[in-house]
Amino acid sequence: MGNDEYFPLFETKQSKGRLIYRLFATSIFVAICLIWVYRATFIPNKVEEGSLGWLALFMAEIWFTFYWIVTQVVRWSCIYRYPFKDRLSKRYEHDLPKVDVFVCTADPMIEPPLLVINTVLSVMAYDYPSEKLSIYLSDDGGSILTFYALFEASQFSKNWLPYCKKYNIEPRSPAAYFKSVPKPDDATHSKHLVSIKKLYEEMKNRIETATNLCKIPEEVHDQHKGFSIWNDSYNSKHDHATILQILIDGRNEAAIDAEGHPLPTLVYLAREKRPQYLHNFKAGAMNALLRVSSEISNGRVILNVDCDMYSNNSQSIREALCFFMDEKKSQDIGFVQFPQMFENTTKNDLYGSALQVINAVEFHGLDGLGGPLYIGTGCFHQREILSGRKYDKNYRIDWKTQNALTKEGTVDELEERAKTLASCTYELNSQWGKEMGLKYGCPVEDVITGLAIQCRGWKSVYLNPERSGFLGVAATSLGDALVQHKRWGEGDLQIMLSHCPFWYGYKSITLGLQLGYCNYCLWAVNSLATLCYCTIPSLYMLGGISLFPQLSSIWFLPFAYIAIAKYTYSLAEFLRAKGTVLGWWNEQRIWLYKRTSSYFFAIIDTTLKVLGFSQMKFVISNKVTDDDVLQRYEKEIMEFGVPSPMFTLLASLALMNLFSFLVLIKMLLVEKDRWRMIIERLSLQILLCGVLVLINLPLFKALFVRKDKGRMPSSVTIKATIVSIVIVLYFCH
Ligand SMILES: *[C@@H]1O[C@H](CO)[C@@H](O)[C@H](O)[C@H]1NC(C)=O
Ligand SMILES: CC(=O)N[C@H]1CO[C@H](CO)[C@@H](O)[C@@H]1O
Repeated sequence: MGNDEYFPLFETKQSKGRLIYRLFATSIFVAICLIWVYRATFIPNKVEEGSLGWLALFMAEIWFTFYWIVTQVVRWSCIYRYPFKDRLSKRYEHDLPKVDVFVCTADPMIEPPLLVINTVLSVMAYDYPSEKLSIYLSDDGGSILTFYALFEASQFSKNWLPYCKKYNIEPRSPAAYFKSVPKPDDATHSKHLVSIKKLYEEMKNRIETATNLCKIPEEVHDQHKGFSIWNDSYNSKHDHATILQILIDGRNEAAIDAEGHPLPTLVYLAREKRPQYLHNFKAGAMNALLRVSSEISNGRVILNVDCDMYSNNSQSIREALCFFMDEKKSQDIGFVQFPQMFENTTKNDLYGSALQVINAVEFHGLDGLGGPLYIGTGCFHQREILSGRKYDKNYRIDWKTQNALTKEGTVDELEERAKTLASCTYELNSQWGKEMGLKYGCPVEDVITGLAIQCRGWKSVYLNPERSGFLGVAATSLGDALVQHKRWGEGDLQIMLSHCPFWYGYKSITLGLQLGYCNYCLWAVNSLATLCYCTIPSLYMLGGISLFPQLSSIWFLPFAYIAIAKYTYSLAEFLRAKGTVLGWWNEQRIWLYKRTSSYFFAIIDTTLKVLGFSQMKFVISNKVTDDDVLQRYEKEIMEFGVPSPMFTLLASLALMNLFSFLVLIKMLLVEKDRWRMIIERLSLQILLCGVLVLINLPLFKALFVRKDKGRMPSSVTIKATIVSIVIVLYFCH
């Protein structure tokens, strides 16, 4: 580097084709205005002519317009980030900051210990100086099985880390690596591969046996002092003292791998739980980790990953640091968020779990407005900022002086000191959960914390590299996908109610970002308008009442233009985000299902909560699946299987549209002389109803055709059939 020449550590590029996009969006806006004019001018006078339905649709359209504007905001100015990690190495290789990695798990049955330690091993194997890397596993399940697995992992890492570094392999989660590794050309590597794979398989068997038996092998009790805690002072997962074990102490010279290189620090934490104290779910776990790690390693930078989200790129830490350590442009960057990508999505992504459009478009748009949301995994924070520091333009972090401090004391002393920080009472009367650390009281603690950080003046960065940094496990059944979205929809709606971005972020984040947040905070509210749109037009069609312009009317044009333009654009956007056409069609279906079930129930539950009838729950996403469920998932057959009110609602809506469509066909066949007129008057309603029938084909199959275990349970079929027949008969007159 020349004396006064400055090479930035990252660059930011704007998306191409903005102007064209903006013109296109404007044309849609004009069409929307015409629809408003049409709705306002032609309101029917009488109920028999459909005035109520008309008003409902008008209101739905007003809502859609507002939400459409919100979705335009995140497409208006997308930006893309590119880090230069070679420059980082050149300038800072000897001054790299300490990094603490937080992995959170909550239940060994839902999140199997083997999955958890694969994530742990993948982050231990980062291409980063081991003495500056510490890994913390927070186990809210307080399970000896998880602790045992982590103990096994600490042993295995002594062979695994040198192997990763010697052959520079990727990905560094053993399970993912062994699944895809090609046969090496080199004979020593081949031999090494065979032996390391054998070690892994043996460990895997031990862990899986222990998990299945719910009991760890007798002989390991003597191998680590930690195991005795479960015998001595442990009542249940809801009632136990803090369990804190430093499995590998990176300060210790004996902490070396099989080839004599240092190992990263590895810590197990199950914070204290007592029935009389609220534990605040994942946010509580993260805050305990923040304090405990400050006593042990006190890394400046924190990476937070979910236990199912392994690192797919050993360079990710270095990439993220480029955004924190640039001398000129990093001053106001609070966190760096990677997209949430999934390992086990199928080709056409039946449940839309890949979140392709959010990852490939919307978050880039948010980045242009001041920064993406914090989504709770795959995110790099600066400790001080996460802990509550406000932005101050005169404050500069001096990265070079940060590493001097090493904690004094033996491991036992360190454990004793750190333990008290994870007790139930530590947070009483403190700012933890309010101004410090992650915020409490919201099912999406991550999003609300990210918003708070941005409101303290910090920006965030969205880093979406070609090769994914982190890969997680996607929902493999419809029920799981819907429940997950219900939690998101509900949490985001709560943010809207308690920390509405418009007033909470007033003057501290841009209006654009405030609107950007609404994309997610208003997910749930969308359900009402969507429910109107997929019931009213079809039902009014039965009585021959027209709610849209006739085919020959000039007013037909704006409707047609919006439908065609919007869907063409959405298809193009989806294909650009590396989706398939069938995947797009599936995405439309899941979009409908989320809005008509997950978000609808989210609204109901939120209302009950506001009125004081129910309390916050936190549903952990399922990460284990039966074999036959998995087989159907891989064949992209929709999974129902268990009764659920959401399925009943979805099936009723689908059947209602099916029966309406059948009645229409009968009408057309019987009234031979009038069919032209019916089509002319009801064309858009017929089209809408037809599309709703088509998109529900997999659901009809599950109701009436399939015989496998994943079909719709008959109780749901019966209820939904009765409900829909009654409603359709009512509207036939
Ligand atoms: C994960 O990393 C591997 C290289 O190890 C790469 O080939 C693959 O494309 C990555 N996966 C994703 C989804 O980016
Ligand atoms: C938890 C889960 O369902 N994992 C599956 C992800 O997909 C791969 C292959 O498609 C399976 O082998 C995993 O079991």
